[in-house]
Amino acid sequence: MAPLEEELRARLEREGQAHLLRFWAELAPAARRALLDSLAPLLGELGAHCRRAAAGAQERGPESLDGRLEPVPPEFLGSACRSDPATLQRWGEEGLHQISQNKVAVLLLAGGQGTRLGVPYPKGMYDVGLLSHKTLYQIQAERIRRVEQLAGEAFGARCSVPWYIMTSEFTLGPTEKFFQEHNYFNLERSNVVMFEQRMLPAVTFDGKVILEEKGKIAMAPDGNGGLYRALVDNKILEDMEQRGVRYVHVYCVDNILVKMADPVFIGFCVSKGADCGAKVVEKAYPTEPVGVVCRVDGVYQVVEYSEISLATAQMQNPDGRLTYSAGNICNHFFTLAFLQAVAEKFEPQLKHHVAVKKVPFVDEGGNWVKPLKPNGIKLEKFVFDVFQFSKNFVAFEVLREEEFSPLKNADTADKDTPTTARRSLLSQHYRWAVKAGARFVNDSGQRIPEKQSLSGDEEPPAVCEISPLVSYFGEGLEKYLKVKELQSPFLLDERKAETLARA
Ligand code: UD2
Repeated sequence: MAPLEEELRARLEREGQAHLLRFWAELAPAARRALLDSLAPLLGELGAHCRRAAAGAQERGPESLDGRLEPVPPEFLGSACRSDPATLQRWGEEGLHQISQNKVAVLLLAGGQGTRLGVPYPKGMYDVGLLSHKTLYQIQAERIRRVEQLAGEAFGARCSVPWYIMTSEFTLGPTEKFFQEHNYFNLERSNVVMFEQRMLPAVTFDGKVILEEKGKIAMAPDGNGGLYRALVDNKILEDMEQRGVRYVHVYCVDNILVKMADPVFIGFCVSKGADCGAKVVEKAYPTEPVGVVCRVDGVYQVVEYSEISLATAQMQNPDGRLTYSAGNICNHFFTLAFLQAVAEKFEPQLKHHVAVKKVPFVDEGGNWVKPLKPNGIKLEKFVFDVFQFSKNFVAFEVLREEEFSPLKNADTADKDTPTTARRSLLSQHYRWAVKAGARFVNDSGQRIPEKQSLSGDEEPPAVCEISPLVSYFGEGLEKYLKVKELQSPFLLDERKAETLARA
């Protein structure tokens, strides 16, 4: 054995991980090289990582936080649903102004494996079956283009919203290829910046790194809170600084209704002088399994449903609304200065969350095993765990049917599926069209009666899809749709919009 390998073996033995070289003799030179390369960056922290994972798995369920909890105080909670139109307009203008000054960037968290959806490619490449067959990535790209245009028109400036995309070893290659094949959806190539988060080894309950193949360690991305290390690793904050970015809207890939760089949210956060903010939706019912944004011992945090008692979850305000109702939707606002402080100072304090998973492995005899019950631990950091470091945190409540419909599961589930995501978007576009004065007819020319109030869970009576290049939040549709009879299914894309505007 070469000295380098001997040293490695001794080191792994000291860390209780000598089994990682169990099949060394059988490995071809290239496989040996690959194993060494994957071990090298881990060695410094491997022992601590394994001990932490094993200890995390031993912990009993979370302790109840009842009694230490407070809701977000009303003065730090804005609302898109309960504010008057003039205030909303003021925030919207402030946001567009910041965008027009090139001070706003969006940052997509797209390093997750999307295991629940069960497709072998990144979730952003998913087509939920819209008339246009646009993927989530394309919808997002087009919303960026439209918001750039709106800000440019409002303030007479050419501007851009850079799109930072955090990927992982699983998603970087296919995402890059997809963007290249689609010509970056006509965005300026230099304004799309992809970078990669780190990976961490999966560990058994007794603290041994899992071998997925004879020469390959089972690795998983380090959680969406891996963002903060990835920003440093890839010098992203420097890139933002050079571009003059001051505010960053961070969001997750799977929400088909996400408003990229939402001017109202940005404007609200900026007007409040916030360094950190979260968009929330009202929890639908006390036991809904979503994290709630609130304060624990005076600091902001997202609290899981499992961390509070049923009585606390059911508590109501005098107006009948749930006291702890601010459901997290993974839509965050950060100033660049706040991100810099997290990156430089606070990141090591972020806690590790333990996820217990079924991790395929090779057994001692070298046989590949697909476990039937959980056998491994993955440690993850969460993006929202930085709220505690905020000096001026705000939350902004938005309407679920307008802003939140995530794609998590395959269509075999009844919630958060391709069907529910498609329905939410088409319901929204139907509402916009009807509000703008459209009337729908079926293929025999018969009028389809309008439904005035339509929730995101209901199938709209007529199918209408509106390109984000035409309208970002329902604006400007009257000139195309007012008193027009449209045959369902109807797709309003840029070309159709031009024809209708002339008609
Ligand atoms: C996330 C939120 C949850 C709620 C929900 C709404 C976190 C930790 N949880 O839950 O509070 O708001 O979304 O939909 O934010 N990702 C990475 N790297 C990783 C892991 C995940 O980039 O290592 C991305 C992933 O691609 C996705 C986002 O983070 O865009 C959220 O990840 P998830 O779908 O695993 O989180 P989920 O649904 O459990």
